[in-house]
Amino acid sequence: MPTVFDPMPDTELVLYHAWMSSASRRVRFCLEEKGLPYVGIFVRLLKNEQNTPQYLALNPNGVVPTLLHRGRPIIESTVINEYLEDVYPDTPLRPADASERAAMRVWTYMADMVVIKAFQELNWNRMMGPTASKWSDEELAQKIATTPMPERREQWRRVARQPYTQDEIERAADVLGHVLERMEASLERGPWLAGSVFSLADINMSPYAVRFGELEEHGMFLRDYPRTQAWWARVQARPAFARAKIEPVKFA
Ligand SMILES: N[C@@H](CCC(=O)N[C@@H](CS)C(=O)NCC(=O)O)C(=O)O
Repeated sequence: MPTVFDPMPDTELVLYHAWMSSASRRVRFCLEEKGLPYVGIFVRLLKNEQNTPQYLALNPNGVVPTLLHRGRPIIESTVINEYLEDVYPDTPLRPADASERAAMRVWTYMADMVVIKAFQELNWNRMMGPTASKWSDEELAQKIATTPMPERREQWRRVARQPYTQDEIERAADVLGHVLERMEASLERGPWLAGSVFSLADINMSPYAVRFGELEEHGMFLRDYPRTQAWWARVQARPAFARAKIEPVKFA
């Protein structure tokens, strides 16, 4: 299997990704729904391959995923998915109805702007803390110096030296509880998040839905959100979901 350091494969679609990365999972799910063959290149995040000059030349944010389409890099998972929709419109994943398309984008916005941050605050101590807290000051300084995005540098500093507090964790759980309520309300129309058709809204939210079980210790259970629970069962039953390999996130 090629690595970040090998010459780019000469194929139409190449995906630089990581198995456990929620953003990568969105793109894998989209590619599988569309039935698009691609070469996957695994970026070893714990080895900081995302911040090497070779990878930063493709994605200056130093994160996965990056899609190469005929050698041209496209970044940001939700942008990549819209790009795939533009270039490969067969098997459409954007609703034809304009108001459903708007709803699809609101869910994508919610996932990008609200859900990702809340899950980081909820569980980064547990996911990244065991590794990051063992870094020496030099190792942390090196990680921060090679991380291009200021917000991400601060997240690494927090998890390595000043773990998220119980108050912050509870606030993040509240935010995610609100998201569950919004999903439940949206799905009254259903059966999909944007309305009548399966769309990028469902794809972009799925890697976070796989993590709803993490809310149980905060007293939130999916069974208390029956429409969301039924939606999640429908998403998981899709053959492309299994092919995209979106399994529960493992804590270190
Ligand atoms: N907004 C970006 C987020 C990408 C992102 O944060 N990727 C994470 C994995 S889910 C990553 O590469 N982390 C590596 C690091 O922070 O060093 C997208 O949707 O593509």
